[in-house]
Amino acid sequence: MKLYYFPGACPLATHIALEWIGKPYETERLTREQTKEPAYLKLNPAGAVPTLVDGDFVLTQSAAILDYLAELNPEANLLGDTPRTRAEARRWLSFCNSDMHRTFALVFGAPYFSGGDEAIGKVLASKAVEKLKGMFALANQRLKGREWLGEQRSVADPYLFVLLMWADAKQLALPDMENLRKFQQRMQADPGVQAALKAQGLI
Ligand SMILES: N[C@@H](CCC(=O)N[C@@H](CS)C(=O)NCC(=O)O)C(=O)O
Repeated sequence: MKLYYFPGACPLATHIALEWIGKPYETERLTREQTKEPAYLKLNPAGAVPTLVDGDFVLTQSAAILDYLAELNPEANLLGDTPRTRAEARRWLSFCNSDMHRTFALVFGAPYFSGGDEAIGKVLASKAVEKLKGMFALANQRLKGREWLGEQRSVADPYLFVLLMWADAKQLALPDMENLRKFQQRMQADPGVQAALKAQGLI
């Protein structure tokens, strides 16, 4: 089992899940440029990370990878054992991977999406930040009185952790989001999270 990644990007969620599962795995660190090279494009034609290679099975897309790993390792209990708990985990994974991640792409990629027009880029990024703050508020509300996004710890939680790292990197002000900050601290103290951060050179 091998995970292709670049540091601090969305594959960190999978990296944490692999640590939580606790079985042997390998990683290969890439540069953004390497993800556009023919050898890698054969694995992931989108030229993006993550890619997971499990024997002859090559899987892309974080949500599918996280779901696959959870299904493959039921003893790690990273989805839940009833249709409802699994649906909750997948609901929040979708929220993080689709709604939130895509909106972050507008912040990180504002120069690209605005065609290099600085003024348009600024409006685009600030609108995306506004939208993100609303989505972080929803996650904060969800975490009121609970430790995890789903009914139990799941593959959605490492994704939210990565998004919070991006929020901090982009200095997104998230005032009065105590539940989110407590969640972030709990995750930061987790040995699996620490191991993945360390392996990626982030701590
Ligand atoms: N929907 C994809 C998105 C993957 C994605 O956007 N990955 C980013 C890193 S977080 C990437 O590799 N971008 C390539 C690039 O920026 O050139 C997934 O969930 O795996």
